[in-house]
Amino acid sequence: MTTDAIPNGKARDLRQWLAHLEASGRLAVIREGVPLEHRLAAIAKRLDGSQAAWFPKPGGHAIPVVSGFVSRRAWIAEAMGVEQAGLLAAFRHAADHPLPWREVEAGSAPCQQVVHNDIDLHALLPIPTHSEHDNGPYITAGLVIARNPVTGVQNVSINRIQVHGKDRMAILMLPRHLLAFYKAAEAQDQPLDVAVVIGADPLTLLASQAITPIDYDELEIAGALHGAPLPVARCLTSEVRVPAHAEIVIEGKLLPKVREPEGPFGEFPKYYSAQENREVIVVEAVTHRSNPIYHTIVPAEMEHLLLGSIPREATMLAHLQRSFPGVLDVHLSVGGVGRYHLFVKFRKQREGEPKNVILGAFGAHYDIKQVIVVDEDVDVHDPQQVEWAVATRFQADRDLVVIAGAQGSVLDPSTTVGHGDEVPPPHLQGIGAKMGLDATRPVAYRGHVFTKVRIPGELEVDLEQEVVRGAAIDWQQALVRT
Ligand SMILES: Cc1cc2nc3c(=O)[nH]c(=O)nc-3n(C[C@H](O)[C@H](O)[C@H](O)COP(=O)(O)O)c2cc1C
Ligand SMILES: [Mn+2]
Repeated sequence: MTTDAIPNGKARDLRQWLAHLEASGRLAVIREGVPLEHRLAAIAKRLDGSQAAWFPKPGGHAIPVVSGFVSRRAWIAEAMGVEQAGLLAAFRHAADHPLPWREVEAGSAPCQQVVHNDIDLHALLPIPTHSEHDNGPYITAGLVIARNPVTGVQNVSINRIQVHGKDRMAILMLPRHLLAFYKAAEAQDQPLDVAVVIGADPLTLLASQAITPIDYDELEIAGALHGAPLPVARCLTSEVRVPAHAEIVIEGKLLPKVREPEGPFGEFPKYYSAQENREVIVVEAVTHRSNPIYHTIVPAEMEHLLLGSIPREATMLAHLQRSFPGVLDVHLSVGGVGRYHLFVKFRKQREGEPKNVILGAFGAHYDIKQVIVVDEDVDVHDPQQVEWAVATRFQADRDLVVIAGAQGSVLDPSTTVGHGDEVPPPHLQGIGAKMGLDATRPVAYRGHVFTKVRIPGELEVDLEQEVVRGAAIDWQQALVRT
């Protein structure tokens, strides 16, 4: 398949995108039979951000595993068919203009070509164990789809899922939409039907991370990103609709009033979540394509960070621009695990404004721990430039904002000090300080005190024209030999 197969750079399904990566040298085929425990993740991690990894017969399993196919910002822009500079605007446009999905005829969905009702997950699927202290194999790239028991509207999120029995899995649901649906069902003593979709296309994965109000079906945002309604299929055991072109679907139920130990698990901040009792999914059916592909995300690596950070950046940008039209761009830095550190590019017109921007950003998402506001001449995607702005435009006594004792990320280990051996109760988890740095220069300044040094023509120089290839110097005469 050639690159022409991707209309407008779009990836209609996983296979099309993988073929596109392969055709452009971005898919590394790994030797057969790599162990599913640690080795597979170790290899994928080493290739992270440079090539996707394709594992044939992992651990002797018939189903191949793929990892790292959206591990660069540029690749995600390419899948969306936009320039990198337009990535956030394009995502935001899709989130604001969702396209209702289109249901395919029963029996015609590729994701249901093969059906298993006798469930042994370890035998059916090649589920890797990733980090050193993980409590066994985890599904890390599963789109969890459920319906609101009250309204029937669907929700999509990615949740880590520990597979600890033939047909039993424990899931981490942070307090967002899936947990709200589950709580509503549990209050009626009812199970909640869920589907765990593995092997979705890049844009559907990205759409799952959109930050929307409840009762916005993220599959409709996936449709908007694709530029066409997403084909979906009804599950065989429930009313849940799943992307018809997905590779693998696990159909199951979240049980009311059941909790089982889950964790430890190496999470995106590159630390472990402790073992706690979590909600349980019992599996009723597994369906898949013939010759399916299994996707695993190596936790805390670029695929994980980018899938979360790009939709968040789009939301943060929209949120800040509503109050501050001078906000031009935002970036959640990789060093800040794509969640905690926000860099804001801002056209300042009055002194003091950057501090308002900082406070607005703290309010926009509890995960935001540090905000650095910089001027228009600083590229927020280049951490070296941001540090330069802090080094030369910031004074801590004047430009620092600290808010103590606010809610932060429960996965930031520095928030949970002082509890000894005990895991603190949920109402005490994630409390920490917020830090804002105004690294903008004064609106008015003398001469060129705050003018960034620039050499006229530096960006326009064409080195192909200027550098003489293969030239050698006669060091006696200090002349170029001819
Ligand atoms: C690879 C990956 C793993 C994630 N794991 C979890 C998880 O275990 N639990 C969780 O609550 N959110 C997890 N998230 C974040 C949610 O999927 C994300 O916040 C989503 O947008 C929530 O959807 P909602 O707003 O519709 O509830 C993960 C995200 C990614 C990209
Ligand atoms: Mn949602």
